[in-house]
Amino acid sequence: MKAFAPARRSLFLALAATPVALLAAASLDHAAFAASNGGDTAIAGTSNATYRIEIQGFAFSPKELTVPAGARIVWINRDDEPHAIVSAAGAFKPSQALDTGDSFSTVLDKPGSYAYFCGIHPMMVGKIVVR
Ligand SMILES: [Cu+2]
Repeated sequence: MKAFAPARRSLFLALAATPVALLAAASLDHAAFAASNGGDTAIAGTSNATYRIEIQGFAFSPKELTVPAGARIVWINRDDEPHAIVSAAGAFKPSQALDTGDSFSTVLDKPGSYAYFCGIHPMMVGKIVVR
């Protein structure tokens, strides 16, 4: 991108930004839909499903999530602030601080209730129920 003169680069970005942003949003929606359904090949109740939790506006979404045993949970930070995932009971290893766009995942094999919070902003809490 350094090859562009400033004025030309601005024009390029202005022309490119809108369709790229729309395309990215559409792809994200599809990915979130596929993840929430365990992907194309996974069947609900099997152990290989992946579930996504978005971190946005200093909150986990969904705040509470029920998954089958063996599910992979993926947190993705959509905020400009860093966040970290910490199990309240130490059920899984805490994440590093997640920058914007970073993700962290863990697999929960045993049925139970898993409370977690943000290690940087402890008032941010969430819960995963494994059945
Ligand atoms: Cu946080």
